[in-house]
Amino acid sequence: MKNRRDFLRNTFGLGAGLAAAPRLFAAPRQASGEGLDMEYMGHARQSSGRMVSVETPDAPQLPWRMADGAKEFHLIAEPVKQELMPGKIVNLWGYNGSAPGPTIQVNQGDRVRIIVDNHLPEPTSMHWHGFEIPVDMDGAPGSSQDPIPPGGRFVYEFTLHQAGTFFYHSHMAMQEMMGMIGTFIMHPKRAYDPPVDKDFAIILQEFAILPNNPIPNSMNMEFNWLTFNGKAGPATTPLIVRLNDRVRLRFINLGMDHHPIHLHGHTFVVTGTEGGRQPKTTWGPKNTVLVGVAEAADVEFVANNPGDWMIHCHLPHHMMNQMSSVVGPMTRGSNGMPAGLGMEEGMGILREGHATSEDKGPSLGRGMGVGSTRDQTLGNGPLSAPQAKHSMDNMPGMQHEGMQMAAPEVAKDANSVPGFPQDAFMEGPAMAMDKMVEKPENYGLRPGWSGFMQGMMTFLRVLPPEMYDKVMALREQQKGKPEPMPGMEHPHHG
Ligand SMILES: [Cu+2]
Repeated sequence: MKNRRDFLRNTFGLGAGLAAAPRLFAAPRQASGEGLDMEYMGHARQSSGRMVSVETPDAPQLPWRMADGAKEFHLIAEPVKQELMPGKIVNLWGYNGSAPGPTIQVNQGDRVRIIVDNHLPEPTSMHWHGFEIPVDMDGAPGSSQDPIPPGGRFVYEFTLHQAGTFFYHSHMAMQEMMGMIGTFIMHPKRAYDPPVDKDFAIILQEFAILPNNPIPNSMNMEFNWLTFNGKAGPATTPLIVRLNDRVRLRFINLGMDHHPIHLHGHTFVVTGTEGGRQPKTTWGPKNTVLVGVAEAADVEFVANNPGDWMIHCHLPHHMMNQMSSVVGPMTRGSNGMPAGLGMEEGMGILREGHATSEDKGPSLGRGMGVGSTRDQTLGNGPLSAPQAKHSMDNMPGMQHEGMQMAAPEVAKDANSVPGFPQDAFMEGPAMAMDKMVEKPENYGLRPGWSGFMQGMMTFLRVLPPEMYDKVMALREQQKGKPEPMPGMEHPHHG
């Protein structure tokens, strides 16, 4: 009971207001009518018994209805509150209360109508990335259509003959960097060969967010929050598959960086791009796929290796959360706050001189703002066990028991080693928050796992049948319940 109580406290004490926050901005979900939530599930069953719906963990699915001979969807562009991880709520822009927006799934050949309402404070336009449709439906503002004004609406309608992993996004560049993108799956008329048992899509995004600031700096060139479907590890929801399932993962990237996405324990083949299915002759073995900006990549494999396997971007900085200067010590320096280059240079604004000059070049558009380029030398955390315990006792939601409370593993002479510390305190036992991110998909993970999950990172959980069924049953139990995981017991605490 203690575990459960802690979990509820964490969820409702710290998280309740936060979890409810998106509603302030969200449009009513029943925009397309009641009882339609499951209708999208029907999309893939018409031609093949083995085609499966695409799961987008942590991102909602968009319901639709038939109207005037077309599948009709309703998207509302609007500001949203997105919880990147417990307690980290940021102001993004997205669709229907979510950033990234909800997932659209249709069949090849479908007639599709998408009503786009603009609830943003400025004009927007919706682009259907890679769609071979009439130009007046392309969503290029100023050339194919007038931008949709604040409060305005544009109805897009087209017939889709393509198949593959696609996405929609605002065609205002900076709105893209505020989160305005969503997955758009076109299922092929006939299931791909070989068919898969599980199909997942993940959108890769990145944001530059200063400490204590909930609004991303979309002008920045470096990013300290990296997300899978709007969540940073350990808040990402693991992908659950049964041992020996054939699995497809679809990655979509719209940001300022290319992301090498790496899967542990398995070898996959790249079966598709943002342009659709690739011929089998191109399928070579890989375990990392570079998903370039504006690209998509489909990979497939047989999940024949049981275990909880990491999937993550392999850029080292993209496996971190909140990497930024420690602001506190700057306010205590004897010389006042060292500012390095100014805010303007840090944000990429140039008033004099030139961009590649020696004094400006290294920092222009690459700073995190005032004070980020110089800082007091300081470890990322306490350097002794008593200090660690003291500071952790004051942190809400941190775990204080068992292996979670292990003393920092630091050599006695650590401070004499050049370069220390690198990672000793940003990851590890001190950062574990298993209970704060508890959910059915995390059931049975090794205690303390969450201390080592950051940034663009999640698990592929290849589960033997019994465990798979258990996790699925827990997930089913939780559906429609506001209270997550009632009565769940952690197997390691049993
Ligand atoms: Cu990356």
